Amino acid sequence: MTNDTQAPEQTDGFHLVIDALKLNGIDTIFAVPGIPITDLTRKAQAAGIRMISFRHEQHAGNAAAAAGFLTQKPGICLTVSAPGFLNGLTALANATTNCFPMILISGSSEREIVDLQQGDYEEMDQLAIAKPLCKAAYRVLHAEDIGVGIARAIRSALSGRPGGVYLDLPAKLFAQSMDAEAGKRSLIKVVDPAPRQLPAPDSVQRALDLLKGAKRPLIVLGKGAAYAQCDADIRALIEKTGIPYLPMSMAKGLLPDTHAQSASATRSHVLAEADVVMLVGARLNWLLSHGKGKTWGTPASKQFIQIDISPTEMDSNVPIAAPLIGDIGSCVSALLAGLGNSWAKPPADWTQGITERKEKNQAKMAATLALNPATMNFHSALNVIRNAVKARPDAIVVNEGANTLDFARSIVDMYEPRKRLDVGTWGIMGIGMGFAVAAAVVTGKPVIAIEGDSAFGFSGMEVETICRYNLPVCVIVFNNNGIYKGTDVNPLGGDLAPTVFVKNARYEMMMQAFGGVGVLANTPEELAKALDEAVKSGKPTLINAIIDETAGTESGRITSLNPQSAKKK
Ligand code: ADP
Ligand code: TPW
Ligand code: MG
Repeated sequence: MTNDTQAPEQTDGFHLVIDALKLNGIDTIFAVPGIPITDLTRKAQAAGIRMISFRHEQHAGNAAAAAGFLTQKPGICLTVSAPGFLNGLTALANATTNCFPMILISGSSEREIVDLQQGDYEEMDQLAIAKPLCKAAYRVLHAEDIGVGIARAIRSALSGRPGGVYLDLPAKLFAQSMDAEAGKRSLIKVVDPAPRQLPAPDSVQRALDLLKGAKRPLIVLGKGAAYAQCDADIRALIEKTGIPYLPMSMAKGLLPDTHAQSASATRSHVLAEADVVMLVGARLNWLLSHGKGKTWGTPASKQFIQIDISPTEMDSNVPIAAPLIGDIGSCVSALLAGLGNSWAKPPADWTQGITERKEKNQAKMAATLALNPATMNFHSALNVIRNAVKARPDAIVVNEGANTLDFARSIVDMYEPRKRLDVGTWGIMGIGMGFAVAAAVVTGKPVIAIEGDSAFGFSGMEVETICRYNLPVCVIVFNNNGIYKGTDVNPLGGDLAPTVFVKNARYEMMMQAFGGVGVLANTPEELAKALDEAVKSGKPTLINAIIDETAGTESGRITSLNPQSAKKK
């Protein structure tokens, strides 16, 4: 009932934050509650936002980052002040490094006390600490500025090169009240948060000319190309030009890995021999040997075309002959339009040579995968997962570890875009359960997390989260008793070697502890059965796959990055 004497309706900081997020289509928040944001998590849930509550902020943050990558909406992670904020910060920095849009919203202590360093509860100058680790960082002090703060955070996360944004909300802000009508008017619905950026016509022509003149062209697809969600155009560009392509790990599935033009099975050959390489949303960082050195064959033997939204990425490692600056969707469609109807496919000696090498390598791999050694190894276990993903190409694969990562990346074929989430640009351990939760929550599809036993340990407690929300996640722990191998020995006796864990650990019991399904698998048959049941039932499952502890190599495929001691004993 209303009457003339009633005071105007009020709103407050809590509600304005929730209303601003909802107005911008945010439907999920990944969080760990506590002072000062406990009520925010409750009120957000009551307002219909899906609240996914974690056991540690790093995993909530990783979930937000993965959600951002999968949906092109910034994933939201919500934490308490100082320690909670710091726990979330690794995920924010990792999201920024990976170019995934996310917003870390942290409650913080009283400005007056923090700035005079008078020792407040969880005192920390969070804004200053976050700044160098993300794209942008903002603090809101007044309820009437919440709309602007959230709009700026969303735009910063999504526009240009996507990345992580920090939003600092001091405790006092939540309780501030204001007139509800004025509050409503203060909110901003962000229009066109990731505006298309059309490439300049002359840069498109330059790229086409270079590509046309190539004798041995190659296209490299990176996770920027997967993020861009212009899958049909990317496929059309590759098929119409007939150029062989290499997907970086998270671009696998943009075209099915079984595609005739995929050069993955002869990666070192094409990188060394290509004369013109077109990078599509992939940086020439360590993952591509910085575009130079032995991997890339004869020095100065290639010219690069690079499609990227970030102009300053150009020439970061080697000269880029044809920079194509714009969003990948616009750049690829401009290239397609410029191909015309008489585009000549690359010379047959280049493409046939690739096909021959590829078939030889694939036959070798098939022979290795067919072996069934007495103790399960990476190959015989991954062959099972390879078949499972072939049968369920809509399943999302999460992958981390060293050998477990490197072998899975090459053995498990992907068939659909954005179905593979992994350690990314940093090669970071700990993304596993956070990424798996996000993938299940935002897509509803089955998730298969292929986890080294060390890698799993970084986020293992989140199996409780997986059980609590009853998510269709099947975690497969590749249990080789340690980091890389389980065979190191301490030459002095006593403690175990630093890379070795408790032998024959029963990881499956962790899932059972929370009501999920836990299975010990010693053979490919046992693994196949458990995985099939998990995918069919959608029940939270952990399969403890026992892997030959001698089978791995130091650091997987990046042994060469280990510094070597000059002193011989
Ligand atoms: P990978 O590790 O798969 O090689 P990187 O993370 O190194 O991929 O590269 C991704 C690149 O994609 C980044 O340089 C980023 O600026 C770019 N990028 C991300 N989204 C877009 C987009 N929509 N349009 C253009 N470039 C993009
Ligand atoms: C945050 C260093 C790279 S790979 C790895 C570590 C600890 C684990 C490898 O063992 P795992 O795999 O998972 O059992 P496998 O199959 O070879 O036995 N801390 C962080 N990130 C990284 N990358 C490390 C440490 C590392
Ligand atoms: Mg291991």
